Amino acid sequence: MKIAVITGITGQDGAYLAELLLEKGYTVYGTYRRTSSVNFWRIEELGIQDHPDLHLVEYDLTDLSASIRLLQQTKATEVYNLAAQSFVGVSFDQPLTTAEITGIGPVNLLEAIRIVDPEIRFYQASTSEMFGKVQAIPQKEDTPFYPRSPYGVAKLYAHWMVVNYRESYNIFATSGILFNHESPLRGREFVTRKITDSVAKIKLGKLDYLELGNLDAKRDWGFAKEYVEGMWRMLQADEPGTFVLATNRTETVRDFVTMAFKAAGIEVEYSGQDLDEVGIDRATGKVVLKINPKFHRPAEVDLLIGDPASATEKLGWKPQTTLEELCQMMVEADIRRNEIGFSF
Ligand code: NDP
Ligand code: GDR
Repeated sequence: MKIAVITGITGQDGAYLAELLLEKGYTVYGTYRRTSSVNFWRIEELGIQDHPDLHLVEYDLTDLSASIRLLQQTKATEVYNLAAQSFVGVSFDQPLTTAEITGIGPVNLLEAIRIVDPEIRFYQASTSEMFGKVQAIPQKEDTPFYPRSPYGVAKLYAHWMVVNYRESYNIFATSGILFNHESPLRGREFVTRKITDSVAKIKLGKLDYLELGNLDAKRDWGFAKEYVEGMWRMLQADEPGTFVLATNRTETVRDFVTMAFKAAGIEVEYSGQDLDEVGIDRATGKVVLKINPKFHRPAEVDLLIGDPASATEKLGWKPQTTLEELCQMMVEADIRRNEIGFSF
């Protein structure tokens, strides 16, 4: 019987991965944090919150004893560590919290595996942010790292601990270096969802304009639902390792803005430069995008584009959804939610 622990089930990837593993017949223990108002909207939107094989467990990644108990009580055979302080922007304001959760947190689970059952297979959610100031184009498994944020540095520490536990203790510990992946379940603080939600509000007359920071950053954006399938494949492989999941296409934030407005039937043109740049609705002449310096970061990752060839060859994984399809799906979902006044 396959028993999976997913840390961070209240997040985007946790929800999609839980859905996938339940479909595959797993018993799933999904962890959530004790907060004043817990938010299960994603698993509710997927319709899995009452699934008989889904068990929700209160847990904090920074607690070693809780990590040990989690593995003892669930008898997990696979652990997917998706929990993290995952917002790059916030990591500049909260570098130590980010280090504790995102950097040291995964080591609690690795230690718990050593103590409870070294046969447990472990997936760590590593990130393209570790490439940061990129040393090669496109980035792949052997590209040198150069993180540009406290988040990237914390994830890099965790990544190397995964490699170290694999080599030191022969644990099946795998690191998935995933490039940005988005969906209608993406948090609204991340740029794509912020854009699609704002575009929906502008379309419905609930918002005048969208405010963003750096429009020139380039990202390799894929569809989250396909990426969680890649995580599962990594733990079914014969050997643990490090795998890049990406689409091998990169676009600017500005391109995504244009695409999202287009998906809502609005054509945008740009004028001005840097902080003075604005986006204008061609049909009405109204300003629908402004730059706000508060969304700029102290250090930026300018360009990410990943090469998933190794995952394709060794895991049979390939991205399917185009960025246009993904953007359309997100805009349509946000228009629907805004029409009915959905509250998150
Ligand atoms: P989200 O921010 O949507 O979800 C993060 C999850 O971690 C939430 O469930 C959150 O709980 C939980 N969490 C935060 N702190 C703790 C803690 N101390 N103890 C236990 N749980 C905690 O992230 P995504 O789903 O987008 O990403 C999943 C993982 O993949 C993250 O580790 C992220 O860094 C990484 N990643 C994501 C990429 C992406 O493009 N989405 C790309 C590469 C890596 P709560 O709801 O209570 O905040
Ligand atoms: P990122 O995602 O930092 O790549 O991390 P995010 O969507 O936050 O930013 C992408 C790019 O857009 C620029 N940007 C803005 N970003 C946000 N959030 N808000 C804005 O208003 C805005 N304006 C411009 C950013 O500067 C950046 O260049 C995500 C997270 O999911 C990480 O957890 C994950 O590891 C990486 O993707 C891969």
